[in-house]
Amino acid sequence: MKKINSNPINVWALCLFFLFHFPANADKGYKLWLQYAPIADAVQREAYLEFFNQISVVGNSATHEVIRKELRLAFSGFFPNNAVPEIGDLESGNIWIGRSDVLPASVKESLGSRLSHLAGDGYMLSVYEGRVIISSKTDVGLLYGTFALLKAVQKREPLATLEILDNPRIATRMLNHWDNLNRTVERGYAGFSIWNWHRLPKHIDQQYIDYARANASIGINATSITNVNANALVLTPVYLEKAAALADAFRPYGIRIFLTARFNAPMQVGGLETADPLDPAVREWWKEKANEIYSFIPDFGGFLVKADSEGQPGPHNYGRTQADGANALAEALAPHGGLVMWRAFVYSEDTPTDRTKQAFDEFKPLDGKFNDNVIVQVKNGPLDFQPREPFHPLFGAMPETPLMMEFQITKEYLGQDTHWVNLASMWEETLQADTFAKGKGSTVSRVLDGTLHGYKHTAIAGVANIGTDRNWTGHPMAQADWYSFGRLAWNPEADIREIAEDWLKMTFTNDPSFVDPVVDVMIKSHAILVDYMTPLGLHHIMARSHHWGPGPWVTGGRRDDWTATYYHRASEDGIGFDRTEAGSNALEQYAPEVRDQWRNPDTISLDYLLWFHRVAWDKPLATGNTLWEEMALRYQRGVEGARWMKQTWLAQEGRIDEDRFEHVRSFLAIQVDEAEWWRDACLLYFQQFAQQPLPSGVEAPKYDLEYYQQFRRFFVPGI
Ligand code: BDP
Repeated sequence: MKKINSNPINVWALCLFFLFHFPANADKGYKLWLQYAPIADAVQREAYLEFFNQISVVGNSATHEVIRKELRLAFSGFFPNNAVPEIGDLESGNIWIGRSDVLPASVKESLGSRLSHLAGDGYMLSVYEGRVIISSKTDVGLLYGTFALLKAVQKREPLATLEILDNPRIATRMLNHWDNLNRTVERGYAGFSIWNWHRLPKHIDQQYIDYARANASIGINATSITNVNANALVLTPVYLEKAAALADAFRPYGIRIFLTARFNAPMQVGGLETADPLDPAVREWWKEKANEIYSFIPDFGGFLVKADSEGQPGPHNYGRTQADGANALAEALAPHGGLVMWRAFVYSEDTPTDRTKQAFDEFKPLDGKFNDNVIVQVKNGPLDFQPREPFHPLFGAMPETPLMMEFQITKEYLGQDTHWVNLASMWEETLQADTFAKGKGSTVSRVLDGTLHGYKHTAIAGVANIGTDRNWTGHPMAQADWYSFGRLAWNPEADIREIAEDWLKMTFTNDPSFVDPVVDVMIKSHAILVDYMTPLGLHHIMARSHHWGPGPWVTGGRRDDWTATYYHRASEDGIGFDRTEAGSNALEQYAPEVRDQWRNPDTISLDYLLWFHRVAWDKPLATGNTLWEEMALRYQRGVEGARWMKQTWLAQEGRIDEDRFEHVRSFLAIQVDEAEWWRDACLLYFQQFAQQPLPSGVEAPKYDLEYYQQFRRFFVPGI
């Protein structure tokens, strides 16, 4: 064993190292994209100081106070050697922040009609007589505008020419936490839940405030804090008091709280004999419950509900429809202005049809039957957050019922915490997909922002990827997914390359020799992951239960629709799920123009081939390869892509802090290993049916199939 060196000089050196090096670097992970790094260039610093030395924030709400706080924090980060100036509320600031109804007349006049374009919590940044004016109709809009200003400084953009008018396109932009009251997080890979229920309501952890700051900085304005697999206890006074404390902490940041409602709560915590949504006593119970909740949380957002799915109780238990169920809760919330977000992720092993068809079959006939404070929350694809899915056929199919999107930010099926994959690319694919509901250009993003069908409510949710890990998200690069979600929620048509660039600059450095290659990695990472996990439209071929790693052999057990063989159906004749007329006809759920794109196995994009078609192994594809060759080459291409990501990252050494550089480096080593594992395991398994050798260029697997099938890991997180 090595002797511990007790030389005092070394001990001091070590202490100094930890004091000045380690904590600062470790903090960088915690600070997310709000680093406010010192402005090193003297000329630039002086130029910014001109503005920052005189700031006015006009108004006295709690939100105004958090704006002042944020500006002070940013100031001390940008200008560490300057004393933070007093923030005035006079009319003299070189940065002037105030609502549009208190703007001085001269400024109002000069901004003219532009002011009238402000909507909702939108904001504008404008330069008038050398002063930056930040204005909005609402206090929260001012906070958003302040973050936009700080972003510009973080990106070292000149303030003198700043002109921004930015309105949110979707009204409710929310995180869904799948957090349990015991602090485990379902499908969470970044530690435990950040909600410390035991210490609430008295202790408000600084992390709650930093959570709210981070969310407000990207426009997130709602959060559902408990798991959709719900525990009814959260609706009892003991927990409501705790939830209220969180709501109080978040309110100045414009964030409203939602709770998940267990459908049989009237029985579980209300002592009723039934939870039948048409039973008057049950309806009365929900009304009283809503009144009680609003007495704790006056601006409570509403309920998020998972019903009749994966063992959760729901209206089916009483022979009622999803609309009956949702409306009972909606009726109770309506007098308070609350919303019900009713999930469309409803399917059952007892329903004999293709699982991907079930939500449409159930919800489409109910279009127009929901109360007008119900929004139906639909996952991006018809199955379940796979690395790639076609868009959910409900989008475009329910003109009379507001639909909202549910994306999964946590990476249940995409390598969990250790794989770097920029989810914005995947989301963009869905958001830009054309439903053809009202002819060409009827994109999913237009369904969501309400412009396609004139929805009364618009909303979008992302299943959170954060936990108690020091850097919030486990993988340092997974912070980008939280960030990108917020940006796309604000504007689903935003440019994802620009989002990635902004995030990198704010989180790491403006150095283009770092930003340019790393943006490239981010943008390509999703295609790479799909290649090494589920190329050609393969889906649900991951290991059972924890969903980590490959499991194309998973078969049998309690539910067929939870196996891999149900979905890939590989045999010597071929592979793939026939969802055309000759098969399950899931294709029929899409508009005719979409069907035409996907109906023909010769012309469908290869990305969706095996999702919709069953294909012979030796079928020649447009690429000139047979199906088997193409599959093998794509798996190989994915592995090479992961290696390229790693090489590109290694070249970044020295351009950012060592702590985060090392963290990403070690995770990329895992990612490359696991990409090879996916390739080898899947190709060996499918080769049994294809009965052909690997094409040239595809590396030989490291082990035999049995090795991969026997491979077990215990206590994989997130279950
Ligand atoms: C699946 C997850 C499961 C969730 C479910 C849901 O495996 O943990 O409860 O989705 O969205 O992806 O309700």
